[in-house]
Amino acid sequence: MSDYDLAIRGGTVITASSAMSCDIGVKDGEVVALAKELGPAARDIDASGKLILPGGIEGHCHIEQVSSTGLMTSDDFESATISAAFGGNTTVIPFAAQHRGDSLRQTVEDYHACAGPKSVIDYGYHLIVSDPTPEVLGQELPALIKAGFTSFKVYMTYDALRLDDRQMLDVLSTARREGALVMIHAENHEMIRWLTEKLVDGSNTAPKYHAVSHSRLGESEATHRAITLSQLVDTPILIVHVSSEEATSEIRRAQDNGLKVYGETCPQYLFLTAEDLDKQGMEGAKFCCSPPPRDADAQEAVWRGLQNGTFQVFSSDHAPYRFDETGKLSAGPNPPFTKIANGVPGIELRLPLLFSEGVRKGRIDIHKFVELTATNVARLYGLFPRKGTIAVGADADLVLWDPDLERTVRYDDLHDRAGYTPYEGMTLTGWPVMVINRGRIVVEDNSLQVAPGSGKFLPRELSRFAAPLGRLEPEVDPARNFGAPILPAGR
Ligand code: DUC
Ligand code: ZN
Ligand code: ZN
Repeated sequence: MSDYDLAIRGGTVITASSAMSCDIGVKDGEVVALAKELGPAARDIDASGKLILPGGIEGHCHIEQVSSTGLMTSDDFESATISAAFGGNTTVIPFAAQHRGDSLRQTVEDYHACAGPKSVIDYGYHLIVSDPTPEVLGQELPALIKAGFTSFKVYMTYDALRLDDRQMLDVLSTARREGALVMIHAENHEMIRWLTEKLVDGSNTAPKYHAVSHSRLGESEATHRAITLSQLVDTPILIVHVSSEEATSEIRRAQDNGLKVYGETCPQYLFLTAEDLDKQGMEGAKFCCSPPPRDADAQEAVWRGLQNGTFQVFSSDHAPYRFDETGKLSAGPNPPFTKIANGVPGIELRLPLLFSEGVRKGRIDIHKFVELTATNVARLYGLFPRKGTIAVGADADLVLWDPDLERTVRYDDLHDRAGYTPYEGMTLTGWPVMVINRGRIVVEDNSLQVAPGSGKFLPRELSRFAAPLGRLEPEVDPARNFGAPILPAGR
């Protein structure tokens, strides 16, 4: 008789706060025992010499998404979740992206139809709200939040997505009332437009000018404004994909003032710079994303933000477009930077990059790594403690890492469909070697062990990180100014 479906023996179990040498017993998809020398199991896995980490949770990625200019990402839910799994992830949270005029509810149905039959690991969605009509804010969004879509993203730039400050306030106060977390793409739209016009007027249209048009100041101004808007209505926010020292400082300042402002950064801001956009010919198009990579000083500032806790989460912002007429070159072989799809692939390398260059090189410890890539992601997005840690009662989402395995990054070894990787040729130390999701072995011996459609949809709880502080600014405090509450009390 077996006590367990699976016993993982002899590894070092790492969480955000502890390291233990013990066996892990798994039954019915959950961790049921953590102890020295467990009893018999239907299957034993020898993890000696390996680290066992909670499965990575990819909290920011664009999968099977049509961009605001009508371009489909090169990955669907099958290729993206396979790629994520090979990169040590057991959960992805991409976006169900509303286009203006669309119903939010229908948008979610459409994504369900895509993800359900294809995903190989667990998944949920954030919403993207681009059309905050009274119907959307009054009915669809609250209903979807209650149904487990407890976070959503809004944009301060992009013609077809951006919200103005008044719309931002409407959306933020709705999030406060419903307890949802708002993720904000913070760049100043008019600064981008003005710089773009000047650059194009001067015939400066090569890919490198994308980085010039999306300035550091445009990012930090919008970050400051998003923080101020959220402060007015006492709503926690997450500033996503932070690229620069200036924006990092704005977030830090808000946190030092006691505001619930969270921060996210991504591999492209640690390992790429604006010089990559200046590669031969159109090659620079491969590195065009928004915000763009900056310079070596910005990379150092972003590392510091990871070390000192300014950033709670580290995500890929995987937004894959092929370097051909279906993607980056959809407007022709030599498009101006204004017509190059924004986004870089990175879902499979997010964890190996941070492990190698962060943990192995002594910039962060292994517990910080787990916190940034799994535990905090689960906490922020309402999946903790079922996901994001290794504990009795949690889902058996476990990744065995060989901390000494050295491999050079080659696109041909990856599993996404972008056709290239910005990190080609980097030699990284420390790779995931076995990936287990709810007790199912997903990746073993470098091969996929599960079928498309075996990943499970995850409705998410409200996160306590999204609960308001209860400190409304005097101007909107109903007790002082309005007689009746305009903003129902927080949870
Ligand atoms: N910027 C975004 O805002 N989303 C996807 C990719 C990108 O570069
Ligand atoms: Zn964005
Ligand atoms: Zn994004």
